Amino acid sequence: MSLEKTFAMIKPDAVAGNNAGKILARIEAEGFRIVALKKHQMTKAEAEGFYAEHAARGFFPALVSYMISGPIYVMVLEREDAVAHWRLVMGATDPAKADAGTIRKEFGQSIEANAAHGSAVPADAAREVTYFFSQSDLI
Ligand code: IDP
Ligand code: MG
Repeated sequence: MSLEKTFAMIKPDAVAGNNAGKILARIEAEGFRIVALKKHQMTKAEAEGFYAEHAARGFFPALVSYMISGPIYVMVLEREDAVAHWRLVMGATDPAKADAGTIRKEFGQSIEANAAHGSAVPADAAREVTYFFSQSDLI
């Protein structure tokens, strides 16, 4: 098996709720190596670009407002099967439907304010990493 990278975020609700440290501890406990990490405040244009695939959805304006409502942590994580494994650890988009023990079940507030983001597939991971990090940030 070979190492893979994924892109992850700790979203504004989890940062505001002082849950970022607990989520980072879980990331390490799951065997991810934190390749890059920074606290970041997204602009409206950045949030719109990041979630461009959802631009036509009814929830898009609220999602963008929420994502710029406070700082987030953006990071690059490395592990075997990193993309799929981080999605598994996060749980379903809607915390109410997420399995027990997942990040979204434990820390999510709603289907919108759901504590964490993870790339859906490796091609998304590559794009999302370069959205926030340059090659020299990946250590
Ligand atoms: P994902 O984050 O699990 O990949 P997506 O469907 O890609 O889920 O949606 C991106 C983000 O948009 C979600 O994490 C959540 O914050 C928000 N979102 C998704 N569906 C809804 C909805 O039905 N209402 C409000 N917000 C939503
Ligand atoms: Mg998604």
